[in-house]
Amino acid sequence: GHGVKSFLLTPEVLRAELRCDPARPRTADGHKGTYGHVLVTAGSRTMSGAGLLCSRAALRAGSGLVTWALPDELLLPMSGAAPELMLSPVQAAEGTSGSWHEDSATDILKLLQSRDVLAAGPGIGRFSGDGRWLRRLWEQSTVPLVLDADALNALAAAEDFADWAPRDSETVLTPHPGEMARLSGMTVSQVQQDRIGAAIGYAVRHGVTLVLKGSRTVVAGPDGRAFVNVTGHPGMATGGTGDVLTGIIAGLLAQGLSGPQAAALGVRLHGLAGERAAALRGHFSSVTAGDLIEAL
Ligand code: NPW
Ligand code: AMP
Ligand code: MG
Repeated sequence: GHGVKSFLLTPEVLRAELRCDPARPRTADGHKGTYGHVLVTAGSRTMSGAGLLCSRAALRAGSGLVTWALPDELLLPMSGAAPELMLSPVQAAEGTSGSWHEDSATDILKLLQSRDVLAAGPGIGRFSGDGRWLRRLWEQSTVPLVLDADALNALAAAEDFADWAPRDSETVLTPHPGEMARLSGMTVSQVQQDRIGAAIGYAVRHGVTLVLKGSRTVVAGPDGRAFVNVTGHPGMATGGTGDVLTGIIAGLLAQGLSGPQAAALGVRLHGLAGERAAALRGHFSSVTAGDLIEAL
């Protein structure tokens, strides 16, 4: 429509419009500190896999270091699950619900003093809390932030979101259409009828990078431009693939990409990994989220 700037997300568009080199060269003398340190806050007792997938994907996207801040009851079961990861238990569990509360935010902000990116939300559950923990992370963290899944549900439920202080660092939100409907107050079918408009509207209004997932994922930047992904396939409609995308985007942010760059390159690579995984399996229906990490 008039005034809507949207592009198909090709490597040429990545280079020309987003000044992003898809080859991502590393300098010969770089070390793990050069490539950033991601903090992942994800997972709960019944959804530990979401945290593991997200954290492993951040490593596979090239982050120098990844720490998974996990509910303390998961520390023992998860140790050794991925030896490259560092684990940091936080007081997140209340009973069996895995609720996050204000003390969790205190723990996470402390950990962030020596980390470069925060990815929050996959598998943390629909806790009863009022979202104050998220407001503290939103307002008090000074690193790029990726919010997904239940962090988006907490954002949607926060009645005072309009009063939250704007962030000085990059913010990337990665809703699927159901989460986008909750965030924007639209229905899923309204979102799907104008995916580009919905994504741009939210991104501009809130000054964030908005990744509206699904077939032909839309990446909208706070400057009002949108990029439509062309990679991937319906075999990626399977549990955990979104958690992997969150980790990939966080891993790219850790390496210094901007929100729109990391989101656009991340969704493109995520889809390409899906295509490669399908070729390896022989049929796209058999692709799993873990396969995407292996294919990256
Ligand atoms: P409907 O049915 O159409 O009305 P939820 P979730 C809609 C974790 N996981 N197009 C759709 O609504 C996540 O990280 C953990 C249209 C659907 O019923 C979260 O923390 C895993 N509509 C948590 O689970 C692996 C769409 O939204 C509803 C749509 C819950 O996440 C799995 C479902 O969304 C999972 O990643 C689309 N493309 N996509 C693990 N191994 O630990 C979704 N909807 O209620 O937000 O639940 O996405 O399953
Ligand atoms: P989530 O719903 O959070 O697990 O995320 C699902 C992931 O799979 C997102 O990256 C979607 O873009 C991707 N996906 C889901 N369905 C399709 C589809 N039909 N075609 C391509 N990608 C899809
Ligand atoms: Mg998800």
